[in-house]
Amino acid sequence: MNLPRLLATACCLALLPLAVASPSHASGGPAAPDRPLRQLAADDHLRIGTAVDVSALTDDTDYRRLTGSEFSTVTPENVMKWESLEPRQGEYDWAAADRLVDFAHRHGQKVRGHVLVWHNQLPSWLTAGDLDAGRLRAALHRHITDTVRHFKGRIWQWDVVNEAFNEDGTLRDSIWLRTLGPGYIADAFRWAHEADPHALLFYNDYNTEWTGPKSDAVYDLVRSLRAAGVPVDGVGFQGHLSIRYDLPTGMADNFARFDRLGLATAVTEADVRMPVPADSGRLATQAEGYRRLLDACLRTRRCISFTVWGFTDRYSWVPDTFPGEGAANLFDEDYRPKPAYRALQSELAGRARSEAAG
Ligand code: 9MR
Repeated sequence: MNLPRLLATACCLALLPLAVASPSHASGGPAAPDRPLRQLAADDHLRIGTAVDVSALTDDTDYRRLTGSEFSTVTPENVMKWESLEPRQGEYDWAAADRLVDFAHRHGQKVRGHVLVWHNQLPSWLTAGDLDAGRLRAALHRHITDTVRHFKGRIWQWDVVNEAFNEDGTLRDSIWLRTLGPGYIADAFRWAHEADPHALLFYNDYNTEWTGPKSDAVYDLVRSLRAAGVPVDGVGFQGHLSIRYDLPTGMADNFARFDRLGLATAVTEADVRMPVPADSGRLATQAEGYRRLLDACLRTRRCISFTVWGFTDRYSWVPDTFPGEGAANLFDEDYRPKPAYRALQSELAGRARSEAAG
């Protein structure tokens, strides 16, 4: 474990060819082994994953092929969110999420369930319902119980609570905090555990990859939950980076303190956006951003999965949310692998991690 990195520096990645028809036909560059990420990651006892757009999975053959061949775990990008599962109160629609879980099963992939408690993408009947604390708590209990039971035995990791903190480490003002108080977090983990005792239960957030008030707050939260016997198993670091800012340092040290609590960790939503159009310098910096995230995970004993938030620039949340930015993924819009893809290949191939990923 933790052998020195052999390959993949930002300087050399910039020289790798960009226009390659498909990863399996790529010339690859001097250091890049031409094996799918999931095979390389298996050698390091790591699951490598992607968020999946289920419409693209249904309609786009290239997307479907790469989802199956490159990744060993999948996360539904949107179809397991409350507004998708229960658009009208009491009427569940599991179809799209079930399709993805079935796909994963057929391709030997594990599933990260995303997400049980969040402040976004809630159904309007819930947010406009003006429920008092008793009724809101009952609704949350029912949502968690029904959802986790529906997928029982088929979800490896659940993101139970997502993005509960502000940047300064205070709790986010959400419908949950306002109406139920901070105890909603522990309740959510307990209810999820009751519904599927074998699923690994995660707290998940962004801008927590490095140390600072927000990751300190997450650390204090999970430490106190564990001390109180609340069934939290892991912490997810989303890994949404932008090359407009200095790339983060010290991530492995931050992950390590969670590891020392006995928790699993995971990179859950990695992408590295840039001002568009992309150029070779930006692509090299992006590759280094991905490499650093993966390196932090590989250095962490119980970092069990590394998931990218989509793998192709063809389908990405970034341009809609950050006008003028994009090109955040491993493959371009025509499914050509970018230097970031080669960086992950090289990083995985240059390591020999001996710990099991669970
Ligand atoms: O990628 C998701 C995008 O399609 C949705 O429109 C958006 C709605 O908020 O959510 C995106 O996914 C988010 C994830 O669920 C939680 N972490 C941040 C992700 C990017 O916004």
